[in-house]
This record gives sequence, C-alpha cells and structure tokens, in this order.
Amino acid sequence: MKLYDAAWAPSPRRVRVYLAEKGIEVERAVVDLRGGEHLCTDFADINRQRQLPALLLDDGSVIDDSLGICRYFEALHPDPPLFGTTPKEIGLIEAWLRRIEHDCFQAVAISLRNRAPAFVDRAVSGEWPAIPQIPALVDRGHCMWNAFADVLDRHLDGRDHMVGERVSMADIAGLVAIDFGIATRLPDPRIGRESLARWHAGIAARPSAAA
Ligand SMILES: N[C@@H](CCC(=O)N[C@@H](CS)C(=O)NCC(=O)O)C(=O)O
Repeated sequence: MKLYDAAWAPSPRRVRVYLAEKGIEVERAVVDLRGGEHLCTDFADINRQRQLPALLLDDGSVIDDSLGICRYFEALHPDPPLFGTTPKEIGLIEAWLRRIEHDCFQAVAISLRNRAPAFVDRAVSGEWPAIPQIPALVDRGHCMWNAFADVLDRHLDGRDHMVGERVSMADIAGLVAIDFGIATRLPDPRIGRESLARWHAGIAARPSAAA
C-alpha cells in the first residue's frame, strides 16, 4: 500500500490529519504539486484524474479521493471513531462533510482557481479539457465563503465540535477548508466570529493538525 501525498494542498492534508488522529502509519510518496509532477505522464498511471491524494492498494486498486481513503482506513481501524457511531452522529457528520465540501471548500477553490495565474485554462481541478477562468466567479466564491462562515459560527455557538462531544472527520474537514481559505487570502473568518474562532483554536491545537 502506498499513499500519494502532496505538501500544502488541502485534500492531501485532510488525509494526513485523519491518519494522525487515528495513529495510522502508511508508506508515502510525496508528489510535487507546485512543480507540476502530477501533470507528467507517469502520474496518470496512478491517478488518471491527476489529483492528490491517491491510495494505491496492494492489489493494484487506487482510491483517488481523500474522503474515500479515510473511509477505507475507518473500516479497517474503527477506533477511535471519526465518522460517528450512532445513526444520528453518522448522519450529522456526513451532512457536515458534504456542506463543508460544497459551501466552503468549493468557495475557496472557485475564488482561487478563477484568479490565480497558475490555473489559467485549469479553472477546475482534475483532468479536463482546457477550462478557462471566469473572473466574475471570484466574487461568488467570496460571497459563499462569508456566508458559510456565518452559518458555521452560529452552529458552533455553545459547541466545541461540529457534531457531538468529540472530534470527528467533520472537524478535520472544516479545519482544513478554513485554513485553505485563509492561506489563499480570503478574509479571515475568525475575525468577529467568536464561536468559530474558539472552535478553530481547539481543533488547530490538536497535534494532528500539524500533520
Ligand atoms: N475529491 C478529491 C479532490 C482532490 C483535489 O482536488 N486535489 C487537488 C489538491 S487539493 C489536486 O490534486 N489538484 C491538482 C490540480 O488541480 O492540478 C479529494 O478530495 O481527494
């Protein structure tokens, strides 16, 4: 088994933080995303989508999605549980994971990929025909980012975790998406949002966050 990983990028970080929380060690190969190593011919043999992370299994199968990879390890190593145990927890964590992906992570991706010169004609991540940037979408990304931050701040009022009383994959995905937005210079959502700021400080202080 080998985990194809990459520095700085959010989707690989999601898997690293998850593995650190679980205490799971996996052999890794680090791909140079900034240098475009994933765009070379060889990497297409691992992941035709040319995205990171990807987990190569011993039978040659490849799981080419960060949450798919975490689900795989969760099935192998259920403790400590990060995707919930009760039906209610499982449902709520899944709902937050989807919301974080669509309303927060995509907000950052939309605003970054439609303005940064590195993504000219690659405005959507993955293997596509040339997709030109649409500068007007940058404002849409900003609008979604701010609106999601308000929703999250209200949800975290009186809560230390997204769901239930312990850390879950929703907290990990939320932390990674928020940090991604801050790193790409979207407005810091912690400013003026006390509950979000308190939650972020708590999750970011866990040793796993440095993975
Ligand atoms: N759904 C995928 C998305 C993976 C993804 O978008 N990876 C980005 C890094 S965060 C990537 O490899 N981008 C390469 C590119 O756009 O050229 C997952 O969560 O694993």
